[in-house]
Amino acid sequence: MAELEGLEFGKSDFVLLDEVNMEQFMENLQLRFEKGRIYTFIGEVVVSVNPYKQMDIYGKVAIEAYRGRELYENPPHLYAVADAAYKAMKRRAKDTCIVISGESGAGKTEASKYIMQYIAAITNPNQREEVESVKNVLLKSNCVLEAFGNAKTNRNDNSSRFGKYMDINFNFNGDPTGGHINNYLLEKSRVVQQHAGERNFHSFYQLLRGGTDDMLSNLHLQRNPEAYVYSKEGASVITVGPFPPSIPPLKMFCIERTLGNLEFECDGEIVQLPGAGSVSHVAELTGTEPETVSKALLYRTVATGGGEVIEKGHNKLEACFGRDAFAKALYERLFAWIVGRINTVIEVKNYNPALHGKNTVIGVLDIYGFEIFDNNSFEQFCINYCNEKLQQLFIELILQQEQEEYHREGITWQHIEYFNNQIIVDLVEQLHKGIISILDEACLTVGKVTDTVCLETMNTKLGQHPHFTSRKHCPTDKTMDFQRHFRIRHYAGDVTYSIEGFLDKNKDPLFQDFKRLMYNSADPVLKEMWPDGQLSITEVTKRPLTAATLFKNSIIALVENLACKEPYYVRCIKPNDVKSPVLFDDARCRHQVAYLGLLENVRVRRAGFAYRQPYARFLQRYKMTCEYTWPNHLMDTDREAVEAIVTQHGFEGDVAYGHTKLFVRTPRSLFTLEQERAALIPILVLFLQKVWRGAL
Ligand code: AD9
Ligand code: MG
Repeated sequence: MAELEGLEFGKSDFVLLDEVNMEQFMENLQLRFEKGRIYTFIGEVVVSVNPYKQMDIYGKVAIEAYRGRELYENPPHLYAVADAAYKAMKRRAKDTCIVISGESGAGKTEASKYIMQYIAAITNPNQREEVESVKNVLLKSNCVLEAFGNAKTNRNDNSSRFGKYMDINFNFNGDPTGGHINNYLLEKSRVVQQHAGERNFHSFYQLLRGGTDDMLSNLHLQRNPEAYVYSKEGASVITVGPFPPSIPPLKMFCIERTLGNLEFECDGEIVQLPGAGSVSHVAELTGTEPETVSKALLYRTVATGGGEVIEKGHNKLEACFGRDAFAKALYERLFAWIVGRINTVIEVKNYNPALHGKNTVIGVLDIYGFEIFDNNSFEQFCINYCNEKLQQLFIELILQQEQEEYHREGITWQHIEYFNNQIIVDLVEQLHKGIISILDEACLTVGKVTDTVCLETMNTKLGQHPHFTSRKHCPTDKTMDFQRHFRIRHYAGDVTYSIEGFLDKNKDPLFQDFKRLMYNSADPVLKEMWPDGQLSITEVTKRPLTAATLFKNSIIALVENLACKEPYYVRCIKPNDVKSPVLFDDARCRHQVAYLGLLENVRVRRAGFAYRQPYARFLQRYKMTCEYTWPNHLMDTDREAVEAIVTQHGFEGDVAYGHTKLFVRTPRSLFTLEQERAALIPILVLFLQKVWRGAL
């Protein structure tokens, strides 16, 4: 437990509070924030409050102070957690992960960057070139991904609109040998539409502002973002950095800009494109012919029930829908392609486990935070579901498993109550009954099921659910229009979703004609992005997985992946809604502390034990520090031998003996043993060398 700072800065570990209650917790959190101490421990968990100003705590000196040290030797910091995850990975060959959570704007992305920088700074002391290049790509990829995947929202000027999980691979030396990035559901609807006060993805403004005149004219772009329907909103509200250099498929990314400005005209039922100019620009940029572009925009190929293939002209609404779907898909595939390219560069190459030992991994998760807007749609539904899943993982790993283990091991334990959000996770994802299943059913039903009809089904099927608000719960609630809204009581607050557009976004249809258009492009990179364009209309699957189901599957896989690693947590708190470095909004912070389960975390931690190890493993590691156990013990059981070590070092009061494991309350005891072991190793090595040489 960290006690290194003076008391004027408050308690640096919430475990040290005199009493664990909300008042004391908040008092300590606020005091620390006001004194510029933005990090506080709960055992190994770091609670971070967004300072909304540059802090002088991330430089070389700080890195050196945390490097290789134990958690409690320094004041709380992200670096302490990064180092703990790194040490566990290196010392015990454990795969670890750092999960950063908190609502939108709480500081997750910034935290993930500092963690990456720390890991990069402490590895590869010999400056080996191949390791340096991996580190370089890992660090620099951030800038590219943020350009294409972040945008200004009403919650955060640099909001992540995609989820990112990055694995860093290490060799036996503890140096990075490569990595892999998984991206989750990019909010592609932003490409064609933004809420008032929000913006399109940064990349577009960066290109328009930072591109040379020649570059822009080659791409048929104007410098003014307001010239584009897709990005009219608040273009100059925040300053943007330069466009990341050397992005080869600039062209592709410009296409959807041009597409956005394509207007359709109606002559009776027939839809036409008024000007040929934009179409020919799209054709030129995509390596296709203007006629085929026009055709894909105005017609679609359909297979009739009898197997006949016909062409059907769009009405204006369908044409606009098709155009927007095409623009969104272009951007989404470009983003996936960029991630794929980064992955190719950093994938682990020439790794031979026999030669190089076990390849271990540290995963860093930085995903979009919980969001509540005035108008919440399908995207917020997915983002908030994802946050429910991560909260569930936290509960399982930190609150539930911990308590279950004490029970299993026969350790005396007072059970601590906490809110388990599994019930909300089920509401969303349960097969046949959950919201995603209801949405999918509506999407797959032949004939026109409207958003409103789907909402009715939800109200009927979920009306009794305690976390789903329907007319039954609050018939007089004026804030809800039961024809258009549904509300979920999320762990982090109530969110009212507007059902409008849910089915289309879930179905996420893109006419095959566009895919074929791109597959037939003369540009090899574009062609590579659209392999599904080779299918003819009769071969296309009629029931593709929906967007929500694909997202659900990817998040379930992510959680499984995290669950098999040793987790480290950073819990981020947003101090206020106005991005102020001095305002600590007590009510907002209190709410976050409550829903993040931080008090429960302190209670479990305080009553619990920091470390535990099976007797045999403990013995193996520390037997050299005790005369009764070295080189082998003569006692009946390993447990008795462990007792001998514990007694010899005088920390009987700090441990409990479980059925199979030793539990140690404070890390300090283990630290003493570690130090003694480290001091003994050189002596032992010397001794063994003499034995081998026959000197003894
Ligand atoms: V979202 O869910 O992606 O919308 P994040 O990622 O939690 O959100 P982010 O890290 O982007 O939030 O932080 C928001 C802003 O707060 C940043 O752009 C910074 O201006 C500010 N911030 C956050 N953390 C720090 C910090 N450690 N030091 C200085 C910070 N400023
Ligand atoms: Mg972010």
